[in-house]
Amino acid sequence: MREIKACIFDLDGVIVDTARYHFLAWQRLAHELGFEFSKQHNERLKGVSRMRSLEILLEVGRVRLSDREKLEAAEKKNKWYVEYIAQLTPDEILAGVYELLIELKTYRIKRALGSASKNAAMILQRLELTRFFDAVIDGTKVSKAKPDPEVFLKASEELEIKPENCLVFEDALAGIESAKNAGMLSVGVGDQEILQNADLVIPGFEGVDWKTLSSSINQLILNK
Ligand code: B16
Ligand code: MG
Repeated sequence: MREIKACIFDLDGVIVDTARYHFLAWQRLAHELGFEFSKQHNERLKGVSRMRSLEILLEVGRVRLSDREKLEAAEKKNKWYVEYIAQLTPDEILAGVYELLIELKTYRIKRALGSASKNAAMILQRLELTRFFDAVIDGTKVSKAKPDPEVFLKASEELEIKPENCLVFEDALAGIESAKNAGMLSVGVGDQEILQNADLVIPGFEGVDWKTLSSSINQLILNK
């Protein structure tokens, strides 16, 4: 029977809410360029790469920049973002995540990170979570953005666990698609209505234990 031997975690929105720091930095850039950028606009940037995020932001402000100016703007935003996340502490790990990571380790289920962020290694370090991950695949290691399966396939390769034995935790629609494209099962973390393509949806990790979660997954496998 298909068995889950590894879990792959997205970062922003699954392990930590860095979206609010991305928002502060993007908003600062928008103000410099002379327009407003709202929290609602920021929703469109979740799970999206840095350069694609910039393009969406410029679309919102109806601002045109040359390629060189775009690179400078993205660099500036990232400098501010890095200043914010340098202040992260383990207190900001989302509820229930730490406990689940410990449990997975006890059950010898491998753990990988699969994130679009180029700052993932630093974030894990600030959260003191680096030691929990057997592989870290982030924006510095992939060239194709989610929904392309590259990020999760690379994680499965590095872990030496077949895609069919991997389970992905994701908060973004594109991430769920990416898991599907990789041939992996997925758990959506967040809103059931938005993440309806996931194999299973949980509102968050609070109170989630591996025994219960894996038996729901096994049930899904049996019914497939
Ligand atoms: P960086 P995830 C994503 O993280 C964020 O959700 C997205 O808003 C951000 O633009 C992207 O990482 C790139 O981040 O600018 O730090 O390289 O959800 O894939 O963990
Ligand atoms: Mg995310």
